[in-house]
Amino acid sequence: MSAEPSAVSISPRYSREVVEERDAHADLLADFRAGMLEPPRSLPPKYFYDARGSQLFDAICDTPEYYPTRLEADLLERHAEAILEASGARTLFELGSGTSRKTEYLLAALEARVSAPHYVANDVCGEILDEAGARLLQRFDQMRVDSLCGDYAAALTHLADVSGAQADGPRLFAFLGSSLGNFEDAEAAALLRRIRDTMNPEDRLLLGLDRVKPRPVLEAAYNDAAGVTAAFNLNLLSVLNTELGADFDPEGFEHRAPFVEDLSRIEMHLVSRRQQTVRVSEPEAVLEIAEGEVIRTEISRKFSLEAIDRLLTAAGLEHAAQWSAPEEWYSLFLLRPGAD
Ligand code: AVJ
Repeated sequence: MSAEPSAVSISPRYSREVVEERDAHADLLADFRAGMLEPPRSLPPKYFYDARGSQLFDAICDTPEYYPTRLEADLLERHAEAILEASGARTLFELGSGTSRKTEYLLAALEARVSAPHYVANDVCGEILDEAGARLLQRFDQMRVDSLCGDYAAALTHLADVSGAQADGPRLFAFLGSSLGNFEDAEAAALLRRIRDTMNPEDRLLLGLDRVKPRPVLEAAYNDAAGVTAAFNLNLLSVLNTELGADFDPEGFEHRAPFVEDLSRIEMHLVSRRQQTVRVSEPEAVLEIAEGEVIRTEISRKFSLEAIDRLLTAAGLEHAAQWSAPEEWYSLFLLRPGAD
């Protein structure tokens, strides 16, 4: 990394704050201990997103097979004005904003409505936040951009602490890309409940969710022919090697991503090609991994309307409006906090 101040760090319209409650490294240690020492092994997907992982995810979005980004971008492009109109928002707060590329449709509509638009972005990757910030400041010359670097929980805590409704409201919360699909039911409901508890009565949540569709379409999206998703999945092993002083051999694992119909989700797997021994320095451990053994690195749920409504009820959120792609392959839901 260069010592030069970046374009964004010298703009009075930009800030970046690290909001992690515990440091990310301590989180990884705890999750590694909980999930990786014994089979069945698994890790939460948030560790995919170091700088290289974030770039690879961006490249996944450009593969012809990965339809969710295009369907969502198309919905946002067509309906951004209606979404902003329905929400009445003056501020946009986005969880897991990544490159904020699709978000530009919402930001353009926001800028057209208010004189001092405010965008609060959140991601676990600081580099991607700064890059997006620089691009957005250029395009939107009245916009203020604040980046919160940390996981969803940390960003929501920060938001609850600092931002008064008076200054910022009404706010549009955005949780796009079907990132909610990374969570099992109980966790997903808890996260939505957490978002709802951070919202004021006049705030709205825009939730983008991928829907159930034919298996070949789903499986192709997570097994692209160019191998970008495989590289993204395998990059997790490099993250572990760097962060934990481990000696995972990426060549020793194969990417697989089956659609598990019973659970209505894609599972991302790293399958061991052989019996192998992996040494880890922190936490000090020796893993004996059998041939064919699976490390589950991500779940990506595909939602039915029933599953969505169950989650929303559990979280205390109500429908305000909805926009869907043809054949309901992808949906945007505008939600309001329900009375308790
Ligand atoms: C960003 C979590 C929504 O689950 O589709 C893409 C990540 N993983 N290809 C998804 C992902 C493999 C993506 N989310």
